[in-house]
Amino acid sequence: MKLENELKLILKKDIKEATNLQLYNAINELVKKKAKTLSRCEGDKKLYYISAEFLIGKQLGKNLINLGIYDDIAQLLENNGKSIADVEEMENEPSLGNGGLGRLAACFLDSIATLNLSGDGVGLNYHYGLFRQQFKDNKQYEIPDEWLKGKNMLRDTKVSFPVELAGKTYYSHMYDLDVIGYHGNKNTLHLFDLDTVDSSIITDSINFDKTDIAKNLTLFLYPDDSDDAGRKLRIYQQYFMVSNAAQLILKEEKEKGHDLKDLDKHVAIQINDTHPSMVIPELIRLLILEGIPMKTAANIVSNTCAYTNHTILAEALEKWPQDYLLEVVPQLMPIIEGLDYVVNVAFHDDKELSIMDSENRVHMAKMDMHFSHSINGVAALHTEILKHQELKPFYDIYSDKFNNKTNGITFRRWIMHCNSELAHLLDETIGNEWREDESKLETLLSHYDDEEFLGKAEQIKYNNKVRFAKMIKKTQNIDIDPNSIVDIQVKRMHEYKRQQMNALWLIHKYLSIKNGETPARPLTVVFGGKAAPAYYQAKCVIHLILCLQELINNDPEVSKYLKVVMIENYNVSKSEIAIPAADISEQISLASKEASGTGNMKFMLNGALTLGTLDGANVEIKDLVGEENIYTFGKLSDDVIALYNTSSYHASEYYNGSALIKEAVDFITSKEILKLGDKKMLTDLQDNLINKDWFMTLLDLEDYCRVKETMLQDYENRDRWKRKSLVNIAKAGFFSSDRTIRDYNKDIWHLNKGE
Ligand code: 26Q
Repeated sequence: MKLENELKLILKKDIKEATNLQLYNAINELVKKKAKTLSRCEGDKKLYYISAEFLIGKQLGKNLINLGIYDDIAQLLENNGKSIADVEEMENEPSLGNGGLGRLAACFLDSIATLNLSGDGVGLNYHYGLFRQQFKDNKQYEIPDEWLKGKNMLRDTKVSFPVELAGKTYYSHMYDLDVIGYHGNKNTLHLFDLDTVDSSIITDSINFDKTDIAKNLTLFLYPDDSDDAGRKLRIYQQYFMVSNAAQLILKEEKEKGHDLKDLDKHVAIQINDTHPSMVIPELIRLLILEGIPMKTAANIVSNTCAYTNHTILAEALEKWPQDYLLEVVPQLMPIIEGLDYVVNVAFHDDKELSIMDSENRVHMAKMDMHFSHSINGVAALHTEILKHQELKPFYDIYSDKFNNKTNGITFRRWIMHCNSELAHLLDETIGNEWREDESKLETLLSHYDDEEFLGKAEQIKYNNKVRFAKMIKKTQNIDIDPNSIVDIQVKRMHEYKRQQMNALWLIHKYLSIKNGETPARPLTVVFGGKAAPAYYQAKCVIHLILCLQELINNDPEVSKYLKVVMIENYNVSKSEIAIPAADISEQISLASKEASGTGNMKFMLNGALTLGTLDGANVEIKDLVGEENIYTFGKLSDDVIALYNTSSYHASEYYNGSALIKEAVDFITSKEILKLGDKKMLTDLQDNLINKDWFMTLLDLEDYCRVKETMLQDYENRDRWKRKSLVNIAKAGFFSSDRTIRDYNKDIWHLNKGE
């Protein structure tokens, strides 16, 4: 049947007559209908990707692309005076993740299905995803985000498992979401929930009664990014997730008639950071209940599980007090103690290797490393740091387990959907094979001097700036000039990511314009990102940026040349509009601290040039595009690590030693800023920069200003810039998550025999 007729049949009215919401619901039904006809991905082995976060973003557009009908539907709507973008906007955004780790899990599901690998995701069905961020008085406020209201795409499976929490049995409820591969088959994302969850316990903003487990278990996603909240509820959530995962896996294995002793031959489990680590003792416990001896069970589970590390920040490495575990999951403690005993016997009580420390805390990552067969970092530099610094004692005993899997992004969302104009220009220029085979992007290099391509790509960048400017005007009523250079830093707010360094540069720029040094072309400086509600320093940085936004945009002398936008409630949908509009991609973390970064890859693929430190995957970007097509600055990771080891960084020396630094830092509490902001927050931020500065902002500030200035000047050589942009796009193929997943499968999962 023709698409138009299929759609009308569901709509029961003319497309012209339908509202955007009716169209959204109808097209969604169409997607579900088509998904039903797809086969499941099959293989010799099945992967379960367990993760506390799946930051999947809106689904409709992505599903239409993967079904191969996006352009047809868009055309059909246009013919009827409707717009696909408006229809897509009707969907509630599922913000079931904080940032990089959750978004990575979503890209991976897309690639696993696209590569026709059998692999499901397992996670939690949070009723409220990450909070909605609102700005008032130049500060962040947190509003609950009830993404599940209205129609959603979840399928009620009626599958339920008993889970024991603090000695009481709760019954879970499994909801499924289709994961449709690009021109391919399908897998499933299983999200577990509890029927008794009740939002009436929310008292104010995102606060609620933390003790009422039946009502709060899956109510909220933890809004922490790397700051250990240390809350029991987090253990409740994690155990609920992994117990369901383990029971689902064993149920499916039994249904297939497999012997549980062969679990590792039929199942691969990927543990996404330590949040799902309790799946190891839980599976061992369940296998023991099936009559398998502890030692055998531990071996089977080790051969099944693989662990990914996403951070070296010490505060993000989960350590749970034994008392908490004894209270919440008493059934697991004997297993964990047994595992710790095995480790202590094998390694002669070497405390560095023990799972339990002297303060009776359980180190989840250590349990993972002993009882899984693979340990991977997420970018080449990150894995080297794990091997030789952070996890060195484990590398010494388990060198074979360590491997690197540089992160990737799905090209379906991060170019085909968010920048369809560029995607079509690529089709026109190099053919469309790159859509299935990312390595083909490199053939774009032969168009290095193709003025027609370069001109069209420049026009598309301009169009994307217009689209971005419209969104900002509509949502925040700020005017930005699409002819300006667009410089963007969007990511979670964290001191190690150094948004404060960018803000100090902004002060420097503001003051030099005030001083009569006017730039050749207007510049738009964009920030976006949420701070964990309890992360005071990050909130102070947001406050400074919002004060600067108010000061600069309202200064008629300066705003001709410089505009500042802090995007409110930055999320996946907004990133899809911001990233294609960028000329400059800010990736300025303190070297050694950003495990990989994935935003850096998205910007590159969309033709922005990176301004970055040699950290995370920036190092690999540089190796791919070459020195002349990236702007790097700052101290190298080895130097930074040495500074930490010798405690020899003193911010005050940099503050006192540089007029530029002093002027910028002093301005934080200038009368201009104090008029707009909160004295305590601004003073605290300034004090912290001068007297603590744990993430060494001032160390790299001068070099950052220098290289950024060069970059702005280089932008004026349009011919060269456009070619640099071309090289970035052409070399981005390596960062396709399809490549990453092929590597996981080849080295860790082996889902199909002979592969
Ligand atoms: C821990 C304890 C208690 C509550 C919350 C947490 C918690 C929650 C989220 C700890 C960490 C996270 C998220 C980490 C994260 O997103 N890491 C990022 O992972 C990306 C994908 O590998 C990398 O690209 C980034 O470099 C890394 O920062």
